Formats: sequence, structure tokens, C-alpha cells
Amino acid sequence: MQLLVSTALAAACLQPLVYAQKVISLVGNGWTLSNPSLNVSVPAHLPSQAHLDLYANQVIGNPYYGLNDFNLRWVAWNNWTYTSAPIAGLSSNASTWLQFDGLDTFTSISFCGQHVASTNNQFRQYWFDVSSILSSCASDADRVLSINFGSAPNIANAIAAEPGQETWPSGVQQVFEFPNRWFIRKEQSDFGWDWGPAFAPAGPWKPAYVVQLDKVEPVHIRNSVVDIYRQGQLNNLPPDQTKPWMVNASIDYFGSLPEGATLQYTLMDLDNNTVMSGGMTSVNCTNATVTGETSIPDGTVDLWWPNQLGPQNLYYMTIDLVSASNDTLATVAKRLGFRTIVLNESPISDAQLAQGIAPGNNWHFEINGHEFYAKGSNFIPPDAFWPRVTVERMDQLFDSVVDGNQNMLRVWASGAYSPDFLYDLADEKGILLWSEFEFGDALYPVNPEFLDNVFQEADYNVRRVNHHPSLALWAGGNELENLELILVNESAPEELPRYMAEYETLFLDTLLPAVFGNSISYTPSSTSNGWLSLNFSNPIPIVERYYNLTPGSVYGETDFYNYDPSVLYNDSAFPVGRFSNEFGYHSMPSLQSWRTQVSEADLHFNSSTVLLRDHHDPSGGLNTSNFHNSSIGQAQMTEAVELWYPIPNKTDSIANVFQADLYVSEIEFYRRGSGLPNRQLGSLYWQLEDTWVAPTWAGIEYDGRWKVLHYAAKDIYEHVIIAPYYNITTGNLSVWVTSDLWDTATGRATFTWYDWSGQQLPVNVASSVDFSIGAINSTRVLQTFTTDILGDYNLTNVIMHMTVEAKGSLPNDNSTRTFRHDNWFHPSALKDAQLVDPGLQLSYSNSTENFTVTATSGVAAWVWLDYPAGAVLNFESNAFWLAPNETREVAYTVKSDSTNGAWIQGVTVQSLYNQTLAT
Ligand code: BMA
Repeated sequence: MQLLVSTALAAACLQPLVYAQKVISLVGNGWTLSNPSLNVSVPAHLPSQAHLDLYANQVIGNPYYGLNDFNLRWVAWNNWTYTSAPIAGLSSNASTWLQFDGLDTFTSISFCGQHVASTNNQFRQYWFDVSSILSSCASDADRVLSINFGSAPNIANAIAAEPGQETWPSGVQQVFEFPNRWFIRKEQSDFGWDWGPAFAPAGPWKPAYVVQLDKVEPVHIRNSVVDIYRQGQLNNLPPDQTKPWMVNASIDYFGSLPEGATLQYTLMDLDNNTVMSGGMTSVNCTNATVTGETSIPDGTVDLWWPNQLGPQNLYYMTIDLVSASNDTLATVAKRLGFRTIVLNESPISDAQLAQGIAPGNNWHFEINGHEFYAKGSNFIPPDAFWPRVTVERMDQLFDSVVDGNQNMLRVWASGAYSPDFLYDLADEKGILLWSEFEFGDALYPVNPEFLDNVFQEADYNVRRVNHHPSLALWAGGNELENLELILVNESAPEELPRYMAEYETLFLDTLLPAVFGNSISYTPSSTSNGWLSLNFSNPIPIVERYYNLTPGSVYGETDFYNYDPSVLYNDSAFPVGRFSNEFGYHSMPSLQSWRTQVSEADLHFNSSTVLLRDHHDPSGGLNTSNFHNSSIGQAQMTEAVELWYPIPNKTDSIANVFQADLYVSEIEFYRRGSGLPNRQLGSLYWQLEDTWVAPTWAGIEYDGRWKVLHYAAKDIYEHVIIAPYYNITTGNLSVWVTSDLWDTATGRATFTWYDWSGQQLPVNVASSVDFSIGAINSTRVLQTFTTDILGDYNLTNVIMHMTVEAKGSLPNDNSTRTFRHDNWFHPSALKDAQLVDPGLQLSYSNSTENFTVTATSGVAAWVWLDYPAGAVLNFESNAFWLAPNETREVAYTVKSDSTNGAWIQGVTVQSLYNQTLAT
């Protein structure tokens, strides 16, 4: 498997990598970026985007600094040309092609001074026969490739203004900054989103090649697909796990394929031992594609499992395209895995009803025939500029996903289709990637050109990534059925049938066939109520349920935001569904991160710069001083803190504790649902990581630093958890244990009551309960009323520590382990709590390389270990509570360190008590 990373190349002339097949990579230096009317001409790189090359040449400052996102709008309003150095090593008379794996977005391409083509889709691969242009190219010096990129915001506006262009009812199309993003096939968040800047960058953002074909190798493989499934498997339906594996391969090529070509495959384990090999059957050749298939008996290969559910077994497969005279014409090599992953939306069966599951439909994933609880978050574009997203950075981020006990990410629509290396990392680490087409929070045109463009984009990307076992699902787009169509109905109800029909034209008639060429599941919208029927005798098998709901039944996924901070701990505020695909509340990044992107003078909560970098609520247009909308998001953080916590007199923000507290109570609620009639089987919070430094929903900051949220989510995504559920009005308190193990676990829960100074309180309730809990289930271990048991106490000075210890085993692992978790209950808001100084003591041991924290004089809430700038690391645990005299050893993992270990001396510890202090 080749991870193609950009290589620095000699500047004078493009003489880069020449493969055996005469594939000349254009990746590297030796390019020039220019705009004659602005008098700019600077050395450039491929892959890149204009902002990056302008920044590298100091034509502009750091795009992320201060309010440069606003100051640099002129870059997006201009056209930019990338020009190569003369391309050496080409033979004049060969069949010669240009292949572009990604052009962002509107281009006019010329080679040897002659126009080659124009392109208009960031997400498509393009290939062009330039043989005749090259043969008429006078000299080597003229073999120059030039790509002019038009301004995407200008072009989007021009398309919108075309006569007869599609329109939508008011309030439907969500504008963040630049308007009209729905007319163009470019990363939608490039035009602004509520967690990021709007740079609308332009450039050759992915590798490009010149390919020369000859008689020995007359074809070039530009893309390929391998689909692995169980014989008889149908999309969105659980297959028979005893059937043999079917392997379908399909190779997309250009060039001229000789008659009688065949496909030969070799399947190898990771040590290169051959597992199976042979000729594929049912080989079919067209002038663009060669397909074939084979089968692999059940049991020949080991299964691939997600993180914590079993091993991530992987294999290599090579597929040779072989001529009738037995010459290998081209080869594809892939690393792949054997698994089935299905989104099961089938009706609740009689057997499920008998188990107490509410009627309606399922909405959960099954891996290799097993239900599992999906734990994870939403992945957004990790940078406003994809070409600078490195394998190393994503490797670290995905390590944090695994360290955070997550097994699934929703790769949110409206960014970009993930690069191959992201899927490779996910395959290795066992992270399921629920992948989405790039449409969100808008409706889209349905003219034939647009639909054809979208189909090409979908077909290319679906085929490109299908072999990855981490691929979990394709979804059509973000917030369509649960938001966009509802907005149409609110704004222009009489128009709903028209826009629903258009919605189906794009998301069912166009996108579904691109997915259903393979075996993976599809859903047109995240979020939705699932399908009403699935019938493979229809050309489009899915009929959506939409809003056709029977009271008392449960359907589909939930998406929940409520910026009224009083919903914290209020279970009745959270939605009851089968799966939660997004929910959240924003918070502040750390001061360490802020300092990398704003000046010291701007470093306070409501400075103009900090305010205007808060894009929630979005500005809603190009206004660069919409303080009103930014203030809404800032105020929500402030209100949350004021409602729930002691008001700090310091610069760093406790809004992060509120964020974490809220997500924990929501995740507890969703996970408990695995044992309730709604049989809830997934929780993916919004959002995993940051694009830049700003107030957002992220749990991991731009440089990889964990916020309180990621630690708290790690804790509440443990396999076996104990959690309180409390109704402040009635005093109803219950405690539940929830397990996502696949077998019964047995153990004991304990309850110890304290006042804040650490005195144990003789509260009249059981101090321990033995329990047994079934697979992926929850069980109540305490049910009482605080009004009954705490009548004699001042609720501001009562807290309860609950622990669980359970014996069980991990999925696909027979050994018995002990699972432990603890949690705390406080009947009054922490704001009113009679916090005492818990006397935290912090030490570091050079021999164990662990930190140790002790609460010497009381209960410590939200203990927070912090570390200085210059390093990125994560502690094994953080943001925990300590019982009186409890000591916790805390290990850590360093991700990067430019302090030479000095960060260790800079580690500090505090708890919620510190928020009550004057400094
Ligand atoms: C949902 C997401 C995103 C958005 C987030 C926070 O709407 O799907 O579009 O960034 O909430 O507002």
C-alpha cells in the first residue's frame, strides 16, 4: 500500500518520480502561483491551495491569525494560476494523459499552451488524453502545464444569477459567510460554518500525474474497487454469516485494452504469505472498466473488528490485469479486511417485541452479524486547508479516538471525502467511518448537469474507498429530512411535494445507485426516521419513512441541540430514539491554544477578536462585524456557567466543564437506553476535533490537546459505567449500571455519602447492591427519593460516590476481566455546593513516570491537570473527582514535545474549588 506523501523536488524542472509504467508524478515544488493583475508570482507546490503558497512566500500572513479570515477575503475573490516548470522525460509520440486526483474547483487547464479542458468539481478525478497536444508541442521548454483556478465565490454567485436558476423558499438555505455554496461542488464549509473560517481556497489540492502508455503497458489504472461481502448479501440487510465471502473487483482504466484480458488475484496475509490466489471469474471488459469476482470459503480468513470489539485483521490483495498472451498489463494492490457492517433499519421483530423492545424500526449497526453499541463523535475537516493535513497529525488524532474509547466517527457531510490515508489509519486502529456525501444544511439543484456531476463524484469516491473495512455506511447528507424539508414545510408548505421530489431525485435516484453498486449500507439523510420499505425488486429499493410515525413506536436517529443550559441533568429534555448521531454545546479552547492564533491584547473572553472568531451563531453573510450573532454563542457559555458553577475570577474558561458535564449526562442517558424499550445503540457527539482555534463544540483542540470533554467522554465510554439519573423537582433518584459487553457481567455497585469536607454521612439507603447485567444492556441498582433519604441534610452539602466493579469479558476475548467505574451525584447545583479546599497534592515520580494526585482534606470535584504550551499529550485520566484521601496515579502519552520534557515541571492541578478563589 502506497501512502503518497508530497515529496520535495528539484525546482528548475519537474523531473519527479517516474514509475515503471511511465507515470510522472507532478507532486512537489517547481510550480509557480501567479495572478498578473495583482502582480503576484511566487514559487508554489503541488498539491496545494493558493493561500498556502501565498503564506509560504509571505505574501500574506498566517491565515489563522487574529481576524485574517476576514482580511484575506480578497484571495478568494481572485483567480489564481498554477504553472508547472517544463515537464521533462516525455516521449513525443506516446499515448499521453493527464490525471488529476483533485482540483479545487473551477479550472481551465492548458498544456503546451493549448486548452485541454475545464473542470468544476473539487471531488472528482479527471483524466485527459493530451497525446495530440504533446506531439505538436514544439520544444521541451513548451511542455508546461498551466491550471487557472477561477474564484469559487464569484462563480457560485454567477451560477445563482443565471436565468431560470433554481430557488428555494426563504429560510431553507443555511448561509454561513459566502452565499450560494449549494450551486457548486466544493467543500461546503469552505464558504463558512459555525465552527470554522471561510477561506474558499483554490488550488490543485490532490496529486496529479502525466501518464504515458506504450505497447507493453497500454492501460493505466486510475481507480479501482474491491467489494467484499457474504454471498447473497443485500444492502441494508443483515447477511447470512455462514455463507462464503464474495470478492468483486472492478478496475477503472484509460488507454486501450487488448482483447481477451483477464484478472488474476493473490490474497496474502500481512506477512505476505499467500492465503489464496487464482483467476477471477465472470470477467467483463468495457472500454473503461474491467470487472471480475471470486469467492473465498468461510473460515479461510480472520475477521476484522472495530476497536475494543476484536482484532483488526487485515490482508493484502493484488489484482493483475493480464493479457491473452499472459503479460501483466497493470496491477492493483490493496490492503483490505473481511467484515460485514450493516445499518439495520428493519421493523422490530416479534422476538424483539417479546424482549420488551418498543415497536417501530431498528436503527443500529451490526458488525459481522453482531449488534454493538457505537461510541464516538463527529469528524469535521481537520483544517481549512486539506493539503497541509498530514498523516502524522491524523495518526495522532485517531490515536486519541482510540484512547477515548471510541469505535465510530461520523465523517460529517459538507467537508471533503476523506483521503485514502485516513481510511488506512481507521482500518489499522479499528475506527468505523460512517461516511457522507458532501451535502448539508441546504437543498440542492437537480438539473441534469448538476446531477451528472454529482453522480461522477459519488461513483469515484465510493469506488475509491470501498475496500476499507473501516467504511461503515454512506449517508447522503447532513440534516436534510430532519431540518431542510421541515424548513420548507414551515416556510412554504404548498411547495413541500416539489422539494421532496427534488430531494429524492438527488439523494435516492442519483446517489443510491452509486452506493448500491457495492454491498455497503446507505441512508439518504443524517438524521432520519429510516426507511418505510426496502424492496430490491424496485429500481430504487428504499422508500423513506419521513414523518409517517405511529405513536408509541420508536424510529431512527436523533440530532439534538438545546442552548438553554438548564437542560443539564434534565433527562426529559433529551430525545428518545434508536441512535444519537449528534448533540452538543460549545466551549472555549485553552489559553495555550488561543495564544497561537490571537495576540496577548485580544486574550480575553469577549475581546473583538475572540467574539468574531465565535461563528455560532454564524454571521449569516459577509458582514465582518456581526457582533450580535457572535454574542449569542458567547452568552450561551456564560449563562451555562452562571447557572451551574461558581463564577470564576480568572481568564481561562470553566465553560469546558459545563460542556463536558452536559455531554456526560446525555451519553449516560443514551447508553442507558440500550436496556430500555427504545433499545438505543449509539452515541456520536458533536464534534471530535477543531479546524482552528475558536469557541466550538470540539473535544480536541486544533493542535491535538484534549479539552475536558474528551477526557469526560473517554470515561463515560468505558464498557461498564454507573450513572445517576435525578429529577430535581420530584427528588426521584435512580442509579443504573450500563454495559456494552456482549456477554453477561456480574458485580457490585456501592454508594457512599459524604459532605464536601469528606465526612461520611449515614444516609439511610443501601450501601451496596449486587447485580448481573446482560449483553449491551442496563440495569437499575438504586431507586429512591432524595426527599425521603436526605430530608435531614442540607442538599448543598451532600454528595454521593458510586462505584461499580463487574466481572465479564470483552467481545471476542474469552478471558475474564474486572471492569471498574465510578461517578458522583450532587443533589444541588455545584454553584451552590459548600465546596471546601480539598487540599490537592500533586507529585511526579521519575521512576514510574506517573503523576500522583491526592485530595487530602475533602472531596475534589472536576480535578484538572493542565500542562504548558509547547507539548501535546494526554493524561490517562483527567477531569475526575477524588474521594477524601483518595490518590490517583495518572500516566500520560506524549504526542509531541518541543519543550524537551520541561512541560513536566509546568503541570498544575486544580479542582472546582479553585473557581471560588479570588485569583
Ligand atoms: C449540526 C451539525 C453541523 C453544525 C453543528 C453545530 O447542525 O450538523 O452542521 O456545525 O450542528 O451547530
